[in-house]
Amino acid sequence: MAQDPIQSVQANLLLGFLGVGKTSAIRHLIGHRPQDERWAVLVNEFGEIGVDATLIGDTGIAVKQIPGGCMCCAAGPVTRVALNALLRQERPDRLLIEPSGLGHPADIIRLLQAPEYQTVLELGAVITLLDPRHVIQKRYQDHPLFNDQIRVADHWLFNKTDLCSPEILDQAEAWVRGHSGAQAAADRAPLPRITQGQMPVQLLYSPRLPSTIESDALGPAATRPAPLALPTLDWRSVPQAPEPGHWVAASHSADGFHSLGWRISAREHWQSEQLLEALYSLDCLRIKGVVKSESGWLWFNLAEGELSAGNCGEQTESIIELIHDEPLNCDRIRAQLESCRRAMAL
Ligand SMILES: Nc1nc2c(ncn2[C@@H]2O[C@H](COP(=O)(O)OP(=O)(O)OP(=O)(O)O)[C@@H](O)[C@H]2O)c(=O)[nH]1
Ligand SMILES: [Mg+2]
Repeated sequence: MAQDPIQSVQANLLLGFLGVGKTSAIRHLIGHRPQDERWAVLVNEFGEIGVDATLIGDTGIAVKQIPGGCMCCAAGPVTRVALNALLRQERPDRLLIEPSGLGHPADIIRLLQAPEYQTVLELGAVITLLDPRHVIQKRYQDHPLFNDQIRVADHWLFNKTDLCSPEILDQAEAWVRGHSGAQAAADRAPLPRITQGQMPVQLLYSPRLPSTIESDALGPAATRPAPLALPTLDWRSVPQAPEPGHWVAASHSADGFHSLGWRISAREHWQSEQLLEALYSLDCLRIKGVVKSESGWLWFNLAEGELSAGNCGEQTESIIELIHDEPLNCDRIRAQLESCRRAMAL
């Protein structure tokens, strides 16, 4: 029997630079969603392997991930496939989309507002999480992607405020309010200051503000290649589990950033303390993953020199993914990580 067409799925974009707390926010929102609503999540990652879907997977919400660069360009060919499959399989009431922290937000919004999605998706509030420590640094203030994430948003929240002094928070607030794309903030109370992405779920239900809908607010589209339309690929090119000792490596470079990741057999076991120390010493902008350790499955997440880790549920394979603003030496890093493995008893 033919199903009713999918219509008016409420969609929200959750933007923010690498490691600001987008996935933490999604986990929080899922935990506070209205129980009568069916939600689904689309996560786009700069890294080729992708870890966030694993980190959200235990919430029971359907998640699809698009690894390998920005969902509107580098990963463009798979985005529509993944999005259409998610909509068809889940028929959600609400779709949360986490673009890569290095994504191009204006083009992503264009993609979601393309004619083919006009009756299918209803884009609601676009929310940008900001790390106040980034906001006050010139290298972020001058970064086009960082600026775009502020420019297209309807709401701005400061996350990681536990790591900021009151002075940093005040400086960050002043800069965002003075930012040309955030005039709406000037009329409001201070921007929300949160930790661990604990934002009010009600924000998702606020509409996209009319001033931000106008296409000229999204800036010119001509500077990047148009999104591709080749919706016939699977987004996992190597579906089989990796064999012990044979790490499946994948790397990606764009916009001055580089990712390097591996899929590794679950039969390789790790000494968690040594591994976390080795990862920490790599001094990369962003590191995350899940590995089989001597005491069960371990997730880890490193951003801005801050490491979090803990046990998680059973996984099918280990994943390690690094992102940095300098090229990453695959062989050297692999050798460093391999020295943290337990002797393989296969
Ligand atoms: N101290 C502190 N750590 C936080 C806070 N929010 C998130 N984190 C930690 O920051 C790290 C990155 O958080 P994620 O939620 O994965 O960030 P993200 O924006 O999804 O990262 P990408 O998808 O890689 O861009 C994790 O280790 C989190 O536990 C916070 O408010 N305070
Ligand atoms: Mg994330």
